[in-house]
Amino acid sequence: MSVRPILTAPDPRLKAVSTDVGAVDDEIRRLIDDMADSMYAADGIGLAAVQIGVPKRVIVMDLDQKSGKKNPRAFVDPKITWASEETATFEEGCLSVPEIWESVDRPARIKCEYLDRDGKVQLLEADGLLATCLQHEMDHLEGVLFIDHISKLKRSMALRKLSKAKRLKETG
Ligand code: K2U
Ligand code: ZN
Repeated sequence: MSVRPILTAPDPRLKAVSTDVGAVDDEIRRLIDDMADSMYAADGIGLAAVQIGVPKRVIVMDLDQKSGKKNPRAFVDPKITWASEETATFEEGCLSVPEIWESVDRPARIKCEYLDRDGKVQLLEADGLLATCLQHEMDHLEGVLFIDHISKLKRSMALRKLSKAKRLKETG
């Protein structure tokens, strides 16, 4: 299991539409474990495989990292089968969009079908942070970042800030 670098915007690889996994095998389980290690190392609560440069439809999440207890949950080939009309607003951040936080409206409740790390079909009904985080991660699988949901002006300001930070980091 290893910590892998997390891509940060702007990076064209984050715009890739990730491909279905199909069968969950040992290679996918190793990817899930690397994703979990990378997520914990970055103090995140969710991560999509494309964020470590692997455009496969795999997500890991751990919303309740209380007192150091780790309980990573894997979602392979997740599909939203129902979403409420009612929306909820959360201030979102992203490990791939550092130091940017913006309010985003999303369906408040969703139903999701996915494969777990054993390849077993699971059905989930989610609300609150779980619903928001899962939708945020599933956006990643479509090459969409949370800043794609905010105003054009705020997005261009965020991307300008990210590009400048990247240039400063590269030139030292
Ligand atoms: O894609 C991600 O980086 C996942 C987010 C999880 C999340 C996003 C929006 C709403 C709820 C959860 C991160 O893992 S958690 C947020 C964050 C962002 C930057 C640094 C640390 C934590
Ligand atoms: Zn994100």
